[in-house]
Amino acid sequence: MNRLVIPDLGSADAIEIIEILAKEGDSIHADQAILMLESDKATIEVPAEQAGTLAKILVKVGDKVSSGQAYAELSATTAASQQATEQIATPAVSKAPASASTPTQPIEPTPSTLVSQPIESPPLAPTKTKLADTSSASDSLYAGPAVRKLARELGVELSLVVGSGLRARIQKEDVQNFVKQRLHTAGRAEMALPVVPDVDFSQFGPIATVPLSKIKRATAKAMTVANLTVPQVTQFDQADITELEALRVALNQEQGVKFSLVPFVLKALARCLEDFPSFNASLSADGESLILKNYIHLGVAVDTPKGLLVPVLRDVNTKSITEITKELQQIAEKARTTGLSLPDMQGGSFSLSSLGGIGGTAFTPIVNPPEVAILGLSKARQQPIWDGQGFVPRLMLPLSLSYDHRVIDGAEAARFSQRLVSYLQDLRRMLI
Ligand code: CAO
Repeated sequence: MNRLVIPDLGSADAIEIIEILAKEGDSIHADQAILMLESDKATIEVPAEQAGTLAKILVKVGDKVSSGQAYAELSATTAASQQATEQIATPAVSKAPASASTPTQPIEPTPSTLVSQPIESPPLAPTKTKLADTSSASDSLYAGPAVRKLARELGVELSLVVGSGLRARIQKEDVQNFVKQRLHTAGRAEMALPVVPDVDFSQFGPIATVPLSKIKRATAKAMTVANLTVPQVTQFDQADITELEALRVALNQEQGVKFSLVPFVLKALARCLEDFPSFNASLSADGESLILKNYIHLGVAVDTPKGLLVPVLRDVNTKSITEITKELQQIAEKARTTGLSLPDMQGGSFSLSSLGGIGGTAFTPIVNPPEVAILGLSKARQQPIWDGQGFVPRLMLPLSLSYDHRVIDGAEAARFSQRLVSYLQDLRRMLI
């Protein structure tokens, strides 16, 4: 019975066995890797010096071995292992003498024996490791057995990993980083929006493709962000504006200014925002606090031929309804004709969207972040309202208050909405 011994490890001694690559009873051929050792600096395959059957393995994983130490007993060469030996051509490896009683020749750091050289050693030519991954692609990779073992354990296809070591040798960290990156990407992919399929509509009938205006494209982006990032709810209400409308009509007959309904609503809204500061606020970027604004700048959605624009009227709470009316007319005209400058559209703390001049009974406006709420107006209509004794015709204005539910609770929204209703129903209440 021959003994297999650890070859000359040079200056390194007492190196740990990290893997045993064969088991007792295996027929092995000469040069077959039997042990894998790993020191601080290198991973080393220990090949059998001769063919035979592994009768007994004398070491175990975790043991530290030194040059000349016997690690296995080999029984006589079987026909199969002899044949295998003949088929393996490894001219670069110095064959050790068959005798187990003396240490073998020093192992040259050839491609087939030293699969991961010490960092301070001169670089070797790229090697092909003997402990190969099962795939042929990873066979041709430059990676040590320990790295290959790790890759196998983690289910990593080594051919996909970019090596950061000398001559692109794949290191353990490369495999670990690859796994981290894949996990991260997988997490993001789950969060990502499903892609709307690109359909060729021409297969169903004639089509025309019209490019979207810059404004529409910007709106599309802003609305997508708003809808994806703000958990929003819409609170509906109605305000009896019969008296307000009578006042508006009277004022329009008396003065040179043409009052529409919107400036009255803006004024009442500004007063409500003073009453409910959390509606005139923004969430901090980290979502940990609320930034209350001591100014009331109201964005007003304006329908223009090129798309929706939202100019901002500043300090609405400090202005008269006449001032608001004039300002709104000017800025809406500017939006529809010469266009708005960036400052015209910046700094809003709350928005109003009025579709009352067009029609509809209700709609759900989308909060314009970082604002936390928006008010929508639909068309006021005469409705039969029960006054306690009978139905009377009243002009009812539909209100739609959308709000960011992270900041505003439903009860607060209902109170805000009711306060606005009370101001619109009786403007004198704003004086109190
Ligand atoms: N109910 C009944 N009548 C209403 C009303 C309402 N809620 N709101 C306005 N009106 C009346 C006005 O009082 C005016 O009547 P008169 O001509 O008899 O005086 C008429 O409708 C015209 O209103 P308007 O909408 O042209 O003007 P406005 O001052 O009321 O509104 C503005 C100004 C800029 C808000 C409006 O012109 C506009 O662009 N609205 C569209 C906003 C929009 O697109 N929102 C959607 C955003 S999301 O895509």
